[in-house]
Amino acid sequence: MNDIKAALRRQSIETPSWAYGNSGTRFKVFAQEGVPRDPYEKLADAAQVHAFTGTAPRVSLHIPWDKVDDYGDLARHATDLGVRIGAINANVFQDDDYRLGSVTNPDPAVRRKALDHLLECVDIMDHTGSDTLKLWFSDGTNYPGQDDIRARQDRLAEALSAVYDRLGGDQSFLLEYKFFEPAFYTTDVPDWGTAYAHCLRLGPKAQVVVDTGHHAPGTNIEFIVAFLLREGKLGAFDFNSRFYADDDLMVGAADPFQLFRIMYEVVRGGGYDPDSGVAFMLDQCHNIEPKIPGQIRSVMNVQEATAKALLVDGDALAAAQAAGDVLGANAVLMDAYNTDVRPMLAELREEQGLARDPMAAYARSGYAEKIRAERVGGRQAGWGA
Ligand code: LRH
Ligand code: MN
Repeated sequence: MNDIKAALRRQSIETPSWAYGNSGTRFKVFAQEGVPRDPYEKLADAAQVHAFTGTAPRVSLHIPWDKVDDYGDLARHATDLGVRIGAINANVFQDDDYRLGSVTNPDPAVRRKALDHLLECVDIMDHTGSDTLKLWFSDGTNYPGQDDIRARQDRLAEALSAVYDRLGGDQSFLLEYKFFEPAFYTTDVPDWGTAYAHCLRLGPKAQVVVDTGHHAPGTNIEFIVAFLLREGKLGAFDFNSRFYADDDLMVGAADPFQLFRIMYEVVRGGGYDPDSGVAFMLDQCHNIEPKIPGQIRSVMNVQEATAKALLVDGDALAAAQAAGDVLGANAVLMDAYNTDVRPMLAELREEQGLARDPMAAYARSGYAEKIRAERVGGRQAGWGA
């Protein structure tokens, strides 16, 4: 048990700045009292998640949602709060010019504009000390014939190559795929294979990020994880969960068994090893629930799935698999999954000087009441869509 605790102690999950702002659907964005008005307040809220879980020391930024005058000052503010800036997310999906695409747009001037934004995000990495650029492109088409599928891939490859060449020594980028939305006919990076092929062609500083909400229903995500790990091309996760599409619900909420199966392949494939380089990030929206508790609960869900994955008796599993003992092998995994790891995690938190129950401790802290009282006026942060 101690080695599992030791492995859990080094778990590090990155929370997204945008999870602390208002978010919603095309139907409604429900504003919540106490929501941050700027990236400084978002970092303060993210630091609360780390303070109560001990497992969320990094915060992803999204540009321009987290645009500030002095990114160095923002990074110092993060350090003062006990966290640090993680991945920088580019945003080439909210500008009117990107109606027909950003880096894949038929218009070279629009492609140049999009590329300039991506390069600006690498500058921001330099200023914040971030070593990771995350690229998700909403680019695609809505009707057959609207544009040339192959030509768009050429344009995408050209832009990715320009960004790749701009990266500094220890910097890398993550290419994110998504099978649809906002485009409804073709998406230029629709699946892991397309992302993998582009990253393979570019080189070691280009890795694939698996957003658990970006697959067609019924997709075996843990197979993709096992494959990309085997290829050394799994760079990160955008964790969330969904019942239908890209619902961006709390990770592990909709399908905790899927999260366990994914984390089992991560552990089995070396993705949880200290030097694996795989980043575990959350990418969620708390449309109706309180945001900081939502992030705390999400971190705990990943901890629980990881603990269960670490509990799998690898030797017994390998023996059953080698013997063709189908039910035996399945039972080994189910034994781990059906183990209640919450008491062990509560004990681990206590050993780390944290409260056994982070949710209850946060509720007792009065922080929610404090920010509701303080954050009056100003413009609440959101997706700005
Ligand atoms: C796209 C996505 C991407 C982010 C955005 C907030 O659906 O998953 O990772 O840029 O959500
Ligand atoms: Mn994502």
